[in-house]
Amino acid sequence: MKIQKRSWAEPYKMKMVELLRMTTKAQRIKAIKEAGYNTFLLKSDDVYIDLLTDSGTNAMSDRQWSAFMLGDEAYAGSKSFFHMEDAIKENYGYKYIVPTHQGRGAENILSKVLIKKGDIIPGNMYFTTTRLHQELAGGKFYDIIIDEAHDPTNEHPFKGNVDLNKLDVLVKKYGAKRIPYVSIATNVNMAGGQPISMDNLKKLRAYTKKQGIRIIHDMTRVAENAYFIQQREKGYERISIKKIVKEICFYTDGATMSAKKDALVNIGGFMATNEWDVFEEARNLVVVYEGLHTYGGLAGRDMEAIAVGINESLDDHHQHARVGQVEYLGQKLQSYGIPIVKPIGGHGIFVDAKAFLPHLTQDEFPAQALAAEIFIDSGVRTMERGIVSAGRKANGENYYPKLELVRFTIPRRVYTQAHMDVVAESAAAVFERRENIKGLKLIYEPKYLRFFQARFEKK
Ligand code: PLI
Repeated sequence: MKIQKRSWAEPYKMKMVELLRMTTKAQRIKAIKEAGYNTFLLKSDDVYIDLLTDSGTNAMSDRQWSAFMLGDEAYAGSKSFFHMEDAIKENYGYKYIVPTHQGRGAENILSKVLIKKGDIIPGNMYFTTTRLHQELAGGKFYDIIIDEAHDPTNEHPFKGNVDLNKLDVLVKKYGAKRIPYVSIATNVNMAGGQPISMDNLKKLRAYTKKQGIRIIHDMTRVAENAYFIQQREKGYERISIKKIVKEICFYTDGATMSAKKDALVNIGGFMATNEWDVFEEARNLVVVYEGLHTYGGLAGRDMEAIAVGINESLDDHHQHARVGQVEYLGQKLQSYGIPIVKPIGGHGIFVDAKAFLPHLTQDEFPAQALAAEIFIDSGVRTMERGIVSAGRKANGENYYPKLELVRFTIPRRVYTQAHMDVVAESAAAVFERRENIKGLKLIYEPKYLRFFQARFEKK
């Protein structure tokens, strides 16, 4: 028989496994009720396959674990910091580095250094913690992503692109002086893990240079973005992910990073800048909020693991397998007719809850309700990314995001394709009985980032 296709497989094998607890449907119904129908409030012991997030849920390699043992736990001047700093400078090219315990620690410091009250922050779609820190520092976020990004069915290959006309309107209205930076995420999380193209980034660089506006790069998933550039953008087919990542960073002036995603660790982050003044201020603030400027809330062992993880994340074979697994799940879900955000993104599958449950209004929290139903069906934990995550405006009104999604986020190097089969079949079983799924009522709402701790009841 002629071989039709050659499969890919993970560029690693397993040396240790973590055992999972299986539960009954009755146990899961009780657990989700006790959790107020919020998958963030479940105990992980009640979860079978955990697709809540790809953040800090990575499996570290044998090399990372051995580097972990070499961690220098000195309070000041730890050599592990210099290893991490070298890996960041070499691979991303930024000049000055401030370590933080995770991404939002970096966002806090950067926002405090760069944003003044009344400033405008344009960005390619919001992220929850990023926007909140911008607002807490006195800024106002404006979405300047292309319109296609808000349409789950649109197959634009670079839905993370900036609409330069939208940016120009803001610059003309408020003046460049009120815009300390443009906030650019690579592989835009809330759009479904969608990339920005190099071409768009270059054009943005040319425009912002003329206006004297910085670009600050949320580089949490930059390597996944680079993979898509390699796959989809003309001229990059033969360029390594490592080189593409460096080029992306080159067009930006500074960055915040949650190392818990791309960099294959369980905790860590940093802020980076090419400006001495910004660095000086940030290095001073980090001692107030995170820890000394050579550890920023991290143990020496964490910084060693990040240094190794950054290098592993830039390997072409790793990214092929990582995004390949996401694609595998996405194709399975589509084969059952389940509506998902297209094209398939980098870190998870985003199910379109509005299309899945068209009988529910957005005020009945369709994505929140759907995530709860999937958990009840199989113990698979997913996450709401819709009206609950979007939160409220400064005047107290709800944001009504166009995208009402359930995110099936895939941790890196953790689950097998058999797990993906189980997940897809569970979603399909819920899809079959979708007409009977009821909405939810919000009964408790915390002030900040409500999606983490809000509680619901069935309607
Ligand atoms: O969770 P942190 O504080 O390490 O990072 C915050 C953060 C910043 N930017 C982006 C694009 C993120 O995705 C992000 C965190 N994301 C989480 C926790 C997630 O589940 O997607």
